[in-house]
Amino acid sequence: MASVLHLLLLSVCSLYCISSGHRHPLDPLSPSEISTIRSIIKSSSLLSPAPLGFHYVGLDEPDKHAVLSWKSDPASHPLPPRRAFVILRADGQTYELHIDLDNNSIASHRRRSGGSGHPMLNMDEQNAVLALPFKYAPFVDSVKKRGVELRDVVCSTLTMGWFGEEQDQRLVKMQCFVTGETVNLYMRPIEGITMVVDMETVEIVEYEDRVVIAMPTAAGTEYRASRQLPPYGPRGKPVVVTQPVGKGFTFEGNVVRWANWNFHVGFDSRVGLVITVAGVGNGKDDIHRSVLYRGYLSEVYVPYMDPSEEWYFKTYFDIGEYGFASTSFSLKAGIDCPHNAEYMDGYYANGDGSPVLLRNAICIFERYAGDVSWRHTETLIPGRIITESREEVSLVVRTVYTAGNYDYVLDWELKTSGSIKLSAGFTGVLEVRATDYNHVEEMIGEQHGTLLAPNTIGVFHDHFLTYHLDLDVDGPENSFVKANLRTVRAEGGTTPRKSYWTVVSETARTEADARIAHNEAPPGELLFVNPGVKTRLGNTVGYRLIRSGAAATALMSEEDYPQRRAEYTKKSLWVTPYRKSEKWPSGLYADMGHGEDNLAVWSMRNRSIENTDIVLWYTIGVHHVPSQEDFPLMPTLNMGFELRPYNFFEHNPVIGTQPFIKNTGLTR
Ligand SMILES: *[C@@H]1O[C@H](CO)[C@@H](O)[C@H](O)[C@H]1NC(C)=O
Ligand SMILES: *[C@@H]1O[C@H](CO)[C@@H](O)[C@H](O)[C@H]1NC(C)=O
Ligand SMILES: [Cu+2]
Repeated sequence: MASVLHLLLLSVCSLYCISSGHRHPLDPLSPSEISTIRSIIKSSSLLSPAPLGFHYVGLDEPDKHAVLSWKSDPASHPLPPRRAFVILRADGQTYELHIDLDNNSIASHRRRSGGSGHPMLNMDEQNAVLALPFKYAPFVDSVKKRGVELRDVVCSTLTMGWFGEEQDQRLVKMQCFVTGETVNLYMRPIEGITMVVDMETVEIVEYEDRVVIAMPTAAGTEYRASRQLPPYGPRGKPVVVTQPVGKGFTFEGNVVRWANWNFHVGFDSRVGLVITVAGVGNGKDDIHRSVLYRGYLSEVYVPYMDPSEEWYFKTYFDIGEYGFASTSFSLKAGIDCPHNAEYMDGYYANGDGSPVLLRNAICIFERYAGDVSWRHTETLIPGRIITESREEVSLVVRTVYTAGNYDYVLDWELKTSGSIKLSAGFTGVLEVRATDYNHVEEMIGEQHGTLLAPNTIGVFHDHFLTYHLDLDVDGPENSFVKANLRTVRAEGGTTPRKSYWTVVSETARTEADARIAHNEAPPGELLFVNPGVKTRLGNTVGYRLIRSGAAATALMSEEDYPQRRAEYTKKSLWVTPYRKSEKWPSGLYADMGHGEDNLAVWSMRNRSIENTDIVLWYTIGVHHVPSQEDFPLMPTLNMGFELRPYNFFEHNPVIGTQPFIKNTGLTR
């Protein structure tokens, strides 16, 4: 064990190694810390000798005020206590432990009692059940009946949601696919079978082969370059980004500094990339003002719209049920990220509690896509035409997350203007249903999807991505303001105009005031302000949320079980007071949960959110009606939103920027 760990440590010290001089209270757990946690727990008599399954091992973040005091003056404040939070399964029970990493002891442990739901599945237990169908005679018969070779079959574990059952077994469903001639197995589902697996006893507890449906052929499903035949698809000429005078960002441990920004990069096994203590300055002095204490993609909810026996339960909470880390993979240098990118590794604990290296989990790069940061041409001055413009170079932090069939390219883009743009690229393979239909004209009755290829229906579904954004605009005490635009009738005959619009601002006092659905959002600005900080002119400093056009509000009925579990998707925007425990909008135990611990439930307490530490939860989404272009794999669809300074700076912070053409000797 020791030698394995040693190798791990040796191989990864490019950027991510936390050298002792650079420790930060929000650093993710290092591989040696994960190993220590495992051995503390294994050697304790509290839980052993029962076999232990690790379902979450992560940093138990120090109290925010302790982090902020440390950050304001690291020399005179000790690092806050270093602790980990662990969720284990043993003897069919769930345990929550806090581990003190300063003295390697178990600070607290408790057996969970009451409450619905189960911890995230871990990869090892999922792998363990994948072999079950192949030894299960009824399944082998079903495969034979369909004329498929057993050796071409692969299976996957699907979380089964909750539909009002009163039981607390930890179950998953399984679905199998046919590969062999193609690697695009998701296009060849073995339809008509229901298979339920007990994760504790590791056995198939329910099996039904209800109906045999035509198997879609492998034709046209391949996406590998090596399997494509000329003439190849459309393509321009190669573009390579080079940085003739080097990169503009630096690392100090996990703290990244770039232009006028600095922030800390973390990695969590449930949510993946975590950006914390992000601050920005005007670039002229060394003053960094806080913008965001912590931000991450907190849940991905994907319900499918086919109510049939084999499909109704497909209502995934990808992050809360499977976790981010165990379903993300190394980024491909030069393709997933441009040539000028740097990479960071991530670590998580496997089902046995041992550290797993996720090499190149995160990439960071300066993006120049030929865009303009600002420009103006002035023609009114006699005899002169003045054109000034600046290149837009931004910093991108990217992760890619593969939730089984689907891939999400998740970007944080920081701009020198102070903006933060969050975007998600939706790509990967659809979940399709095998069907007997070969032509749209054969399809009768109500439809649950689009015919994408012979015998292949791309089922309607949604993607809801919910971001947790603990904004600290110039400090923690913030308010949420709706600056609504109102039409005013011009009265009194002093103007030929009959109307104009003006801004009427309203500060949200409690959580109820802040909830906004996409379809009920009034025109105007949604602002996060610090009422205690004004510009020299007296405007209140803030950041505004620029909403995405392609937003979606949940369409399922409120009493439907999946919708109760994802109640928070009924609104696109929630603002809650900061609570350390409110991290995951689908609840700590999302798998099979009943929805009693979710963002909507927390918010129903209607707490005060005025001039206090507040958190924005923002959901972007798509109602995905598949089209033939999504077959055999969909081109990336991009969605996002922007957090943009609003009276935060005294003036345009990038006005003094020199063009690169001038100071690098670059020519056209
Ligand atoms: C470890 O440290 C914590 C506080 O830092 C303390 O409360 C706890 O008692 C210590 N445990 C042991 C076993 O020394
Ligand atoms: C929330 O609290 C405010 C202030 O106490 C109150 O006016 C409002 O009616 C409450 N709203 C809900 C939905 O409970
Ligand atoms: Cu989709």
